[in-house]
Amino acid sequence: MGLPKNFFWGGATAANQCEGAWNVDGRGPALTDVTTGGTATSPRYITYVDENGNPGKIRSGEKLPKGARYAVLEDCLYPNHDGIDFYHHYKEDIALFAEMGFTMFRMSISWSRLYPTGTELEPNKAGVEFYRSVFEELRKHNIEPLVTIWHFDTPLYLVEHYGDWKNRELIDLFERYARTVFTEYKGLVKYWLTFNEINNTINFLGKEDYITLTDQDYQDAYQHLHNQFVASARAVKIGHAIDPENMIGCMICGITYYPLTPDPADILENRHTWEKGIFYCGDVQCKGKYPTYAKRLWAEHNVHLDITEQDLKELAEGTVDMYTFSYYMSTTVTTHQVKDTVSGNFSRGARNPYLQYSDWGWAYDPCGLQYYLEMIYDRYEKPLFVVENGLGAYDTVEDDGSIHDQYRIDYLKSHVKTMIQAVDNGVDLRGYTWWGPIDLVSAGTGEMRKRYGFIYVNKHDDGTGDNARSRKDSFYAYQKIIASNGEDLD
Ligand code: BGP
Repeated sequence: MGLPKNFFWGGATAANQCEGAWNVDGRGPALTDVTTGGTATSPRYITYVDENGNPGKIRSGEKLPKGARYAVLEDCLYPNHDGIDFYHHYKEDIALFAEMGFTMFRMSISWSRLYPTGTELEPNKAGVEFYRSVFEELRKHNIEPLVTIWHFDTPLYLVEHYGDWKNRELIDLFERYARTVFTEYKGLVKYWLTFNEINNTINFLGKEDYITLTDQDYQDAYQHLHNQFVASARAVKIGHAIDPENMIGCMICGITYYPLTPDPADILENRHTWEKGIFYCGDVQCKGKYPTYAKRLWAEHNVHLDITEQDLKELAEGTVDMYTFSYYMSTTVTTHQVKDTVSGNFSRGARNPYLQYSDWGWAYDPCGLQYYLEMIYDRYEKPLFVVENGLGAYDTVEDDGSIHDQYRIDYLKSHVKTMIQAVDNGVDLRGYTWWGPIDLVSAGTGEMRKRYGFIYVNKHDDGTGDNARSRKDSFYAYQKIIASNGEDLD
């Protein structure tokens, strides 16, 4: 028993959170490039200038004032501009991953590095060559790349001029981009993910109090998702045609939902939350058609989607080869009024008295990972990958430069244990890539001090630091886990 011999071990990153070089070698901007840094308690802002040239800022999900344009403002700090400068450090970083024993590295391609506005007919050569060099470097170290084609970074031009993914023209533009990456990296990359945490468009709705939602917001969100489903299915089909060896997966933000009480109303609500938050996307991408409960979800908000016969055909023809997901936490669901709520990542629920929470309100629940793995495998019977799991925490650098991050080691081991338990129970799990094996910019808060890495990066929230890399205690712990294929967990 235990993990299969060819199990993939590694780490996961996203272009916009680590590359930096935001305007280098022809790259165009993405929304993250006009998004400021925040903290655990203060939000990130998206900045703009209005039609009179006055600067302003909105929060994620809020609409720009009429006539305003996204803009980089002089007195704001944009952490994604520099990231951790992976763009210039990738050789050093990959060597460190190899030293830990990685056999897989998940990374994403920045769409606007290849197509600066998303509308060009030919890709930017410098961008294409950058990723080729990274993949070649990984291969040199026998590390299999796992590549996310879209990780929250639609070119800003498409957001501003096309209205983002609610516009179905993005399907064709994405197709051009996807075709380029499958063609250019044929033979170098075999494992692909189409859209990162695709379900978050729905999970975001209703999570934040500062937004008052209308039926139109739901309409836009479900249409946005539908267009991404079609784009994903088309990419799967093209990817298989270009190289039949390609394994192409969906990527779902995995949250394990528990009913807060045994009240039957809570049990039903919990089931409906799974459907809306988790199954809706997985069902379409794994089964190639909308589930029966979709009609109920749409009716709740008077949603009428633009779905063509051709779309339905494409969905059926472009089912994914594998189901991949992130897992950080569980959350609770209830129909009762509760005061003590916790909000973490794309979830909000009543505090679970049986669990502990991180400084950012993320529940620590290894058991929820086993629950999720077993539940999902039973539903789809497709190969699974845990492509994100990790602990964001404040780290202290000792005088001698060492970092004793036992909390991260404990988190890692406890999740690896439950993951192995699920495999022993029959789940076909193929790999595990820890989120942020090297410190990087947090997606949610834009912080550097919310650190996930086994490798420390000397870079700080105020933009200072020389980007030097160093090994934390967890570096050696993960190295041991990988070397023993998950057996050495003491
Ligand atoms: C997921 C995203 C990642 C990553 C991770 C950790 O939702 O796919 O991009 O950032 O969460 O979140 P955060 O950076 O907010 O701590």
